[in-house]
Amino acid sequence: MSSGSWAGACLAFLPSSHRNSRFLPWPGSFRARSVAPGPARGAPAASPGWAAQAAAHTSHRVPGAPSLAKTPGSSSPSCARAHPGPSATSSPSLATPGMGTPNLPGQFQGLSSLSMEEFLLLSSRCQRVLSQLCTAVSNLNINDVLGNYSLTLIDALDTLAVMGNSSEFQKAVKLVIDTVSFDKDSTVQVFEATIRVLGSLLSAHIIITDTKQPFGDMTIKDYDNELLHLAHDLAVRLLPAFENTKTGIPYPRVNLKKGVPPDSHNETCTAGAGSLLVEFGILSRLLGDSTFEWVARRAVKALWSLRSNNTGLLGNVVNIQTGHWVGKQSGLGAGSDSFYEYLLKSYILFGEKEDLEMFNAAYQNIQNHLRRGREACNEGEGDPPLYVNVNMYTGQLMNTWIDSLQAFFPGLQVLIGDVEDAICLHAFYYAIWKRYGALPERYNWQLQAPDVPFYPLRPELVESTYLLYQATKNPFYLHVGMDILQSLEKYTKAKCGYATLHHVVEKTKEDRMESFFLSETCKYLYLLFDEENPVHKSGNKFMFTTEGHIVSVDERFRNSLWEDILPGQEGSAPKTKPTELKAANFSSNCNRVPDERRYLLPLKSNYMRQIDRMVGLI
Ligand code: DMJ
Repeated sequence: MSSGSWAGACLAFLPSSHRNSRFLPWPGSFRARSVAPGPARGAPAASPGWAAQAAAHTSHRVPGAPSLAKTPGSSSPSCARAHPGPSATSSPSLATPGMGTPNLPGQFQGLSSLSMEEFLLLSSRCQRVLSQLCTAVSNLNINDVLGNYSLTLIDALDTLAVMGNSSEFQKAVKLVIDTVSFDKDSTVQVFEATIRVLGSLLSAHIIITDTKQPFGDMTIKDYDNELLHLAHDLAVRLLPAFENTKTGIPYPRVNLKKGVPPDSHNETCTAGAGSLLVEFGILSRLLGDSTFEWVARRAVKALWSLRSNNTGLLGNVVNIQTGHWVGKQSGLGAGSDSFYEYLLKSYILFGEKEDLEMFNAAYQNIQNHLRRGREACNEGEGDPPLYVNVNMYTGQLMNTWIDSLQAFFPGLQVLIGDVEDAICLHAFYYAIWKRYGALPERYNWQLQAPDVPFYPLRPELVESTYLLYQATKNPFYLHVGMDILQSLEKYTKAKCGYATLHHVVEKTKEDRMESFFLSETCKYLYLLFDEENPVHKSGNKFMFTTEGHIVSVDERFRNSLWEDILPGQEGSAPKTKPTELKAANFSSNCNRVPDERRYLLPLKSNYMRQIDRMVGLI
């Protein structure tokens, strides 16, 4: 997630001299004294900090916590994410001829010049091995993300555009048009198909039809809206998920040919069911057909209505027929993450004030119940701020792990201007990265060890790093990006691509490269170092979907061409124009990083050391 334009809005507060900083070397480790734990944010001074609470939370094997031994699925049962991309027959290259990237670190130039053929070959090999494994063992990493519809090729389209590689973008688009069909007896996850495939098709369509062509000539000769038609076809095939559900919350999976499988279970996760509005809304508004936005919005509102009366929090797994919470964990990671992200992003894109109202209330509830540690990131005493997993009804701690997906949250905080708090959470995740050269899927902050040790090349830390750099222009974040890049090169590079780390301590690899590596991880890394990219130019307003696909923020998505009323729209307030957009309560917070700290550590060194110590780095 992220937004060039909204990060850009923060950027507007910075003096221009601070917008041109280049990579600087950065000191590595520090030694320091210990800092005593302090009160939770907003809590009385006497209350123990989260580290102290951790000590009181004695069970190391908390209910629902995974075993350390094996690599389990990455999220709640209905929202397991996995898989490399599929095979394809073309050989587009990710190289960017003529892009002129003299300022990019050498390693990054290598990354951007990798051939897509290599990636796709690797994916093909992965598929064969995985399908053999699938029949032999029960491996939760093997699920239905792949779809057998050229996932990686589709998911990577706008990365080629962002890198300015028009010839390969055009080649890849034509390949998709000529070869991709969704008329398949293939069962897919509605969420993954939406964010990875539908979102990418829409993004590429928007890029192709953009009259300004900011990324160079990305037009396609004789283009007849084929990608929009493909997106429409896919979305129609996903619609059965929204039928025969008593709450309006969709089934997690559909078969592209036959609809909801007869043996479908009725449980889904909050993120999976409630993060469809951006893609479905764009499709509706491009087609002038409210159906898609209607079903997606109804799902969001149904989930929202099920929040706890006591805390205002949502759980992570819900029964779509009864509306009962099956998973009562409220957190910011797997099963929940993009639900919050899309409340804000839907508002940014469509200007519907109810989306902002839901987001603001959710953010406040998160602050009240999930956030532990000292009040201010860069002031006072106590544990560093951390967002923990709690029971949605009581706000009580449920376990002592955080997952790598939650590393997206600082980026969302940048988007609303809560930059100071973003700095602290990002610093915690970066410390974990420094320790392992990757982020374990789950890290247990009580044990100071991975609970789930694999790293499937996820983008979230890079994403937040990029957005924090856009907001602060502090070269520290270029240093973080370099560090991440070097670890990727050192530990994950494989013969024909980049491989999932099976175990972040042992550095063993899996034959698996997720499609989001190209759509997000590479894109955010590239953008971090490419200061002159069109995404960063004022006048080009882009928002990133949760899968990192760029969509333009413009008037056309604020105009609904239909007459019928969307759920909850009765008597709703007038829409906000893009130029009027402000994140309520946080409008001036971009200015909160004082000048004198922009070229120093974004977090005071004693707090940095405190975090390093808490993850066992020193
Ligand atoms: C991506 O598919 C999306 O960012 C999603 O919202 C959660 N994270 C994965 C990558 O880790």
